[in-house]
Formats: sequence, C-alpha cells, structure tokens
Amino acid sequence: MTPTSRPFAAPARALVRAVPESYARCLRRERVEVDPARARAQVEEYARVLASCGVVVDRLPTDEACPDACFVEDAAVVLDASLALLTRPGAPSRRPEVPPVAAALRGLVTRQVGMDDDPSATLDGGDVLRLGDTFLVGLSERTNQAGVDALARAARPLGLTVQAVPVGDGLHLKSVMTLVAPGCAVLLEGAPGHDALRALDVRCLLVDEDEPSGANVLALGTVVLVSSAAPRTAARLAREPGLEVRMIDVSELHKGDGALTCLSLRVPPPGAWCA
Ligand code: CIR
Repeated sequence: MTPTSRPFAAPARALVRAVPESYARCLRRERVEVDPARARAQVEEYARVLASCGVVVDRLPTDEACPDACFVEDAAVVLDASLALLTRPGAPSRRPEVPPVAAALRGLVTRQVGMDDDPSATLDGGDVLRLGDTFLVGLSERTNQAGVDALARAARPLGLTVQAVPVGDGLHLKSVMTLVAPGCAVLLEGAPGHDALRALDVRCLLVDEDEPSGANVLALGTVVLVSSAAPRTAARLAREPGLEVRMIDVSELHKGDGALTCLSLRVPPPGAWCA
C-alpha cells in the first residue's frame, strides 16, 4: 500500500439514512421483491452496531422521492475530516439524494467541493476505495473517467492520488473489493483489479465466487463487519491476527444491490483516514 504518514482509524462519525417505503422501487439488477420494513430494521441494526463500535452516528431523514436514499455512500466522498467531494451519481434518479447529504455533511466535514467543473462527470462513492494515500476508483456503469478526474483534482491538494481501475461486471468497485485493514483487502475471485491491488502492495484475501457479498466488508479500526450472507469469508477473516469479526444481516439491502459500506458515509478523526 502507498506509504502514508496518516494513521488508519475507526471512523469518528458516520452518516446513516433510513430506508423509505419507496425502497420497494429501488434500482436493482434482478427483479426480486424487496421488503422496505425489513430493510429499515436492518439499517437500524447496522446503525446500532456502528454506535457500539464507538462511532458517533448521525441520522439523515429519508425521502420517499428517493427509493435508493439509504445507500448514502454514493452521494459523496469524504476525503478526510476537512474535505468532502459531493458526487454526481451515475444514475440520474439518484442525483436528488446529494443536496440533503451535502447539508448533513456540513456539520461533519469542514469544507465541500462539487463536480460542477465538468457536467459530463459522474461518480458514485461506491466506486471509491481508499488505500492509504491512494484512492482506487472503479470505472463502472456509474463512474466515468471525468468523475475519476474530478476526484483527483479534489485529492491532489491533500497529497492524495487517484488511480482508475475497470470494474467489470460488478455494480461498483466496492461490490467486488474492500479494505479489511491497512495493506489488506478482500477481493471477489476473478474480479479485475487484482493486479492494481498487488501493484499497491495490498495483500488480497480471495472471496469465493459463490459468496459475493463477502467482498464488501466494513473495517471499523480493528473490527470488521461482514455480511451474514458470507459465513466463509467471516471465518477466513476471523483467522487474521488482531481483527475482530462481527456479522450482520443486510440481506434485504443485498436485494437492492447494496452492501455494508454503502449504508454510511464515514468521517475519520482529524489527521487520520478510515475505510
Ligand atoms: C443502486 O443501484 O444505485 C442501488 N440500488 C444500490 C447502490 C449500492 N451502493 C453501493 O454499493 N455503494
């Protein structure tokens, strides 16, 4: 991983947004029924788990006009406690999610920048994986090169660099790879991006193709949240020294193509970085 002088930490705060009734109409690749009430209860439990790990949870009221509102990670990239980039999500139906997230982030991050310089640029936060001083950014159906460039412009003054990587079949980069701990990631077997991780000196733990939800874990300092749909990934991570694995049921969010990271926007303590 790129050497960094900044310490890795659990997030100090996390923004979480409740599930609307309209979640029944959320974007999804497969025509499966989703249950908004069950999804809402799972997001509540997720928020409780974050709080039990010492993260201060800030809640943003939901919006029935935004069926995907709970996937708050896509609306912004928090670079550190001093700066957030507000995104232009690749799916036009998700763009109204951004202004309320911007308003909520005003209390959490000192400064915000937008992506107005280039109206062709699109970026979903789910495509942005922080690895020390480098952001690996997925080129996906939601994020284009102009979006990657917008993040690079925001990151440069902080001494952070950006590298693009094709996502392949996954919705977002973090659908197929996430951080476990500094210098260590989980990666869905066969997903593109293995070489990019190796080049950054990141150790990869491979997730079986038949347990895809294992590829999206959420590292909160030394605690790692793993979806209960991925028991073998959880068992594998539990063997890593110094990690505490906690399993959590987000099955109703998986049906809407979501996972653990996308349910919060996380702010590190000042001077540190987080997943
Ligand atoms: C969408 O298709 O945009 C939502 N249904 C799922 C977004 C998941 N976001 C994420 O993984 N960062």
